[in-house]
Amino acid sequence: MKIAVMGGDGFIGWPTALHLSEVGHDVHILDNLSRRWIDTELGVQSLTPMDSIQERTRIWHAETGRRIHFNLIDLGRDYELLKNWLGEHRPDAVIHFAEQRAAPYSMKSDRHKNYTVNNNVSATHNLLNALVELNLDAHLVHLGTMGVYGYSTVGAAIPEGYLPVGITTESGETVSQDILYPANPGSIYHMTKCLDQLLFQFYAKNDALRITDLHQGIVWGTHTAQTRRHEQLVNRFDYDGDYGTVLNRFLIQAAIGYPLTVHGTGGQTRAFIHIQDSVRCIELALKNPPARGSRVEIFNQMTETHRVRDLARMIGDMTGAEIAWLPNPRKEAPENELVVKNDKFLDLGLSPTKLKDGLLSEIVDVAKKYSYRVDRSRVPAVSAWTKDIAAKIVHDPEGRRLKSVS
Ligand code: USQ
Repeated sequence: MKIAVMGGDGFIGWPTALHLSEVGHDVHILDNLSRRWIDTELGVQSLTPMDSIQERTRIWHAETGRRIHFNLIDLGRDYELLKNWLGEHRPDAVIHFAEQRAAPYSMKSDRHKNYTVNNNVSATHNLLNALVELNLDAHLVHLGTMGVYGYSTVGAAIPEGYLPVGITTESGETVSQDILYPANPGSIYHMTKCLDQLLFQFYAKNDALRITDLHQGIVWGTHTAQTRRHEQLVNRFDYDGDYGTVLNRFLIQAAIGYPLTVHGTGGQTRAFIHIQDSVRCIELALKNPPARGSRVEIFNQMTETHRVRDLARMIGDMTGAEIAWLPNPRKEAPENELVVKNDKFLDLGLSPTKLKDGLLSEIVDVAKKYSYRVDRSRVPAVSAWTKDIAAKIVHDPEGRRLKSVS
C-alpha cells in the first residue's frame, strides 16, 4: 500500500513509519516538524539524541534499501499544499498523528490552549475536507486517546467507542441506539480529540469516508524492532514535565537518582500500551478497514491498566528510587477505577507486551546511557490546570523553589 504518515517525525509516527516500511509498504511522511520547534520553545531535548528527519530516512535506506519519503507540510495551515500532495500521490491509507499531543503543554497558558485547539482541529478537518474534495477513498486511521472517555468506569467496562442505550419514546416504547460513549475530556488536548470524534462521525455519515479512530492509552517504552537496528534510528524519548508521560518519566527519574514525581496520592488509574504494540495495532487497523458507508470503526488501543502509585512503588522496588508525593498540578479525581474493553485488537491477533516482560529495565538502561543529556530543572511538571492550583506548586521535588509555574 502507499501510506501517508501525517506526523511521522513524532514519538509514535516515526516507529510506525519504519515498521510499515519494513513490512513492504510505500511510506511517505508529512510533518511540519512542530515537535522539534516545541523542544526549542521549552528549552528541552529528547533524552535520546535525534538526527534530522532527512538523516533518519537516509540511514533507513542505507540499512534496508527501502525509501521513506519526507514532505515538510503543515496540515493545519497549508491546506492547498496538503490537497495538492494528496491529489498527486493518492495514497491508499492515511495515518493521522499530526496533532499536539501533550495535556500539560495544552494547559500551560491561553496561548498554548489556542495553539492546541487551532492546530489539532484544523489539521483533522483539513485532511477530511481534502479527502472529500479529491474523491479520494483512502482509509483514514487516526490516533485518538482513551482520555476522550474520561477515566471513570461507573462500575462498567468502557466499550470500544459506542455505548448501546435504551431510549423511551413518547409512546412509552423503548428503542435501542448506539451512541458515542459520552465525552469527558480532562484537558484542552483531550478535548480536541473529542472534537475530532465529531468530525469523523459527520464525514463518515455525509461522505462515506472510511475512518478508524484508535483510542490509545499511555504509551511506554522507546524502542521497537526497527529503531533498534541503528543508533541513528533511535526514537525520541521525552522526560520533561510537559511531554514526558508517567511511566517513562518514572523510569528516567529512577535512572538519574531523581525522586519519582507522584501527583497527589497517585490514585489515578490509567490505561497503558507498549510502543511496539502500538505500532502493531496500527498495522492491524490498516489491514481491517471499515467498509465504505459504514460507521467510524473505534478500537481501544491499550493492553493493561495500572494505578500511578503502584507503578511508582514497583519502580522504587526495582531500582531503589524514592517517591516524592507532590501537589497535583492537574484537576483530576484523586482516585479512580478504570476497566476498559480491548477485545477487538485481541481478536485480530494482538499478543500484548506486558509491564513485567523485562522491558522496564531496558528503559532504565537507555536512560542511564543518555543521562548526561538530562536537565534536572526540566523534570518537574509545572503546567497547572488552574491558577489556584499553580499557587500550590512552589518547590520542585528536590526542595528548590520554582521560578515560574506557567
Ligand atoms: N502523573 C504523575 N506524575 C508525573 C506525570 C504524570 O503522577 O510525573 C500522573 C498524572 O497526574 C496523570 C497520569 O499520571 O494522572 C497520566 O499522566 P501522563 O502525563 O502520563 O498522561 P496524559 O497527560 O494523560 O497523556 C498521555 C499522552 C497523550 C495520550 C494520553 C492517553 O501524552 O498523548 O493521549 O496519555 S490517556 O492518558 O489514556 O488519555
